[in-house]
Amino acid sequence: MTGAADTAQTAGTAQAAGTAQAAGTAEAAVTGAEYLRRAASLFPGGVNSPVRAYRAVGGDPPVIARGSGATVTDVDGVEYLDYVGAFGPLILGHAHPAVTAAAVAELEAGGPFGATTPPEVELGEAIREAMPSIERLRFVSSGTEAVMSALRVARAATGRELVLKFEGGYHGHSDGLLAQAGSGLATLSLPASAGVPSAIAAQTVLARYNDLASVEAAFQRHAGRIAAVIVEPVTANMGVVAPVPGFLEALCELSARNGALLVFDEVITGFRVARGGAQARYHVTPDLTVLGKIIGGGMPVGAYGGRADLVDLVAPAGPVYQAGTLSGHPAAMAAGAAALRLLGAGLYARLERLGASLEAGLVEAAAAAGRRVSVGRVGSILTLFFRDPAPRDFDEVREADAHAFARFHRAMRASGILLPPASQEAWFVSAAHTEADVARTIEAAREAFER
Ligand code: KE4
Repeated sequence: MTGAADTAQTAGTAQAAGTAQAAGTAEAAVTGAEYLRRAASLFPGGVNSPVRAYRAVGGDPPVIARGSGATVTDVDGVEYLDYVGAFGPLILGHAHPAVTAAAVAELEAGGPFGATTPPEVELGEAIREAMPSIERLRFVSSGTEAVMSALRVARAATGRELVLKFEGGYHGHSDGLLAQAGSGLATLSLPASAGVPSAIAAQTVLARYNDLASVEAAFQRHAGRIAAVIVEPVTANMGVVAPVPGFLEALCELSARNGALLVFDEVITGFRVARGGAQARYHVTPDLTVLGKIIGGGMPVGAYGGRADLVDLVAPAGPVYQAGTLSGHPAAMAAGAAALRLLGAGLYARLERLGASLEAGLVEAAAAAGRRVSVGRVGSILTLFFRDPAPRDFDEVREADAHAFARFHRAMRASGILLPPASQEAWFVSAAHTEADVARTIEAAREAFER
């Protein structure tokens, strides 16, 4: 079409749409049930990530249309106070104006370009300033991608093949990390997912979180073969379980003594449990760090980084290949940088206060109803366990009553409180949550415990 005809065509289309809108003949609103039916015909389990199917807690998952601050609203108009927070990225809450504006500006500027852009430099500098152990880093598009790349670097740097992880730790879905304990801990692992070759799973060794003896046993059994120890310094993917005092320091020393690199998977804890992440909160310096979630302000981002001599092994500086079409997407970089600019000491103090009052309120409400629960919490991430005392490792987490949590989840949802739909997930408190939100949550929990 020529310019003139093109313009007329566009104007005509817009005018027609306006007329339809004005005449109230817009398409009838699609219900959540209808979206779920259509999604079921498109995606495995009807979802694009398994936890969203609500299989652990029952009920039809909500189809979310919009969110603002601490609340989300589904397509049927039901509003929820949200503790899912997209599973961690939204420490500032939904649709923070500064984050949204930063992303939109980069889209309007025409990104992505497949080239270096100012936002990636700015975000990289902000991360290095907050986490000095990250002398160099590389942006990718997910936590999974960041973890698999960091482990490739560790294997190249050490010339070793085995990776040690902890039972209950989740580091994304790359083959080697979908592994479960073999004949016992410290042995070579077995696949924990269909489609993972046993040879790949056998390159992973499992130990028990908070149990140094299990780590020592693994190093003795596989002397000279372990390239890296990867740990969620605060484990959040079996529910929130904090490191027992001295565990991380000893893990650091043990890894170094055995020639293995220490990799902190701070995809959740980075910029969450402190501006400098768990490595700042616990004063333990890893060789490599993996980040995600918060650093993208809600946009798809992952990152891995650490000692310059290690990261400079990555192409094109070194022999470790890793690449990505949308790595460093300017809208994601700018959204992340905008978010990090707002993460000051006052915000973490406020998140600590909100987290502490939510924890205390839940424990008190459960006690009043005679329920045996405990809460694992670090800062603004917490998990309610239907067991007491709080678990210290995955074996103890598995003793918690997941069915009781499912009933609790449904009762809270009926009260307009949306919790992560699985007992072994973290609840996320954001800076958009208020003391009144916490009080409302505790009141809903009191009723749920009574039921
Ligand atoms: P992604 O590939 O999902 O961006 O990141 C993987 C990952 C890596 N490391 C840690 C510590 C993580 O928590 C995650 C992802 N976390 C889950 C929440 N349990 C994402 C939610 C989901 O799988 O839908």
